[in-house]
Amino acid sequence: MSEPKKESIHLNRLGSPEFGKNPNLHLSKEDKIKIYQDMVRIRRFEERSLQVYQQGKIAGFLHMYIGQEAIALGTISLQGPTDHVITAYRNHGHALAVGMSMNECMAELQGKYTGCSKGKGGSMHFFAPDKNYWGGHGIVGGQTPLGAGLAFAVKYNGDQGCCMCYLGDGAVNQGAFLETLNLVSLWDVPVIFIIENNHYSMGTSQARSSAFKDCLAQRAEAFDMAWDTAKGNDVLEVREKMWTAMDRAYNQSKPTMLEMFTYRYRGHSVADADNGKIYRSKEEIEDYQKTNDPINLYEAKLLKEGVLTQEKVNDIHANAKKEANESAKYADESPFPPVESINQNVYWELDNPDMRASEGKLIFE
Ligand SMILES: Cc1ncc(C[n+]2csc(CCOP(=O)(O)OP(=O)(O)O)c2C)c(N)n1
Ligand SMILES: [Mg+2]
Repeated sequence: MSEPKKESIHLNRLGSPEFGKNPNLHLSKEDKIKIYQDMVRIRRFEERSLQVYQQGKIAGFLHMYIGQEAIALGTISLQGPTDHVITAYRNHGHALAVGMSMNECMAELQGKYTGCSKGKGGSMHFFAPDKNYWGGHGIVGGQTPLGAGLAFAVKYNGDQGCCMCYLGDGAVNQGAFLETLNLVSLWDVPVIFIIENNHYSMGTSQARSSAFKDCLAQRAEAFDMAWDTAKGNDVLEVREKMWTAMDRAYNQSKPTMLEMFTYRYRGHSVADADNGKIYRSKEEIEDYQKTNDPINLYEAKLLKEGVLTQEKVNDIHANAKKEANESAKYADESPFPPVESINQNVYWELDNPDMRASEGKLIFE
């Protein structure tokens, strides 16, 4: 495992924000463009990976983040050197936002040795310990106690920071999450739970799966925890709400639950190709895209402000597309993991036998 490169993580925090003030006050023109560009890069990467899947080069699952880009960018563009990020299986957007390259991500999708998890993780398990990015988890809600643990470590080590822990609207009903809420409130753990409410868990709508009063985040009240909601398609609003929660984590070591309303344009995974026929209508998807698209909304704002020109917009899209195409080529040309590496990078104790503390077999013959 590589040592964290703290300076590179720090670069994620844009606009040198001060606590108690709007974090968007001092975003430079370059910062604003970087946020836009990274949202576009996520979308282009996802579109390209879908094509790669359709070419039969990706085995297993592939969960698209298209439509939710403003949440990853709005939160992670505030990540400082002592902040950690952990999420579920819909994890490509967060990975690119923390600064992972398209190459290592695309190669991982194809199970290649040059992938971020050396080809053993696939779509659901992107990791970058050097960027404090801890995955990529396939068990719904499983990342929430882990996120609490990462935040507890920040506090235990005497650092000021937080863990940005993302989950879906379906994951809020997992028992592990509810147990976690109790402990983080009881022990003042600086974790921020970001519910990416895209209104569906697989093919089940939120209305059919969750009991709540006004919104899901309000459940935090039962644990005496602060909460708020945000328009998850407005990257600047996401930053504002996130910064307030980070202030609470940094300066009071208190947890927060943030619910961000968003929408996923594609099926739950590529296996759910029936998009707009069974559990939601084509019109519902198209209406949202037309009026609520996070990239279009931010683009319109930046065009109006004169930060972007149409020419620059076109360039950004073309470059992102080129980068995604090149990553697909890089993945194609990369080797699969060699047989001798089968047990490597699976258990830390196996790779570091001198430090091993546990007993028994780690790998069955
Ligand atoms: C413990 C567990 N139960 C069920 C599943 C199957 N499963 C995978 S994703 C999912 C839906 C989760 O929806 P949500 O939390 O809203 O996240 P989204 O996919 O919308 O991002 C389910 C039920 C699982 N992976 N883990
Ligand atoms: Mg959902």
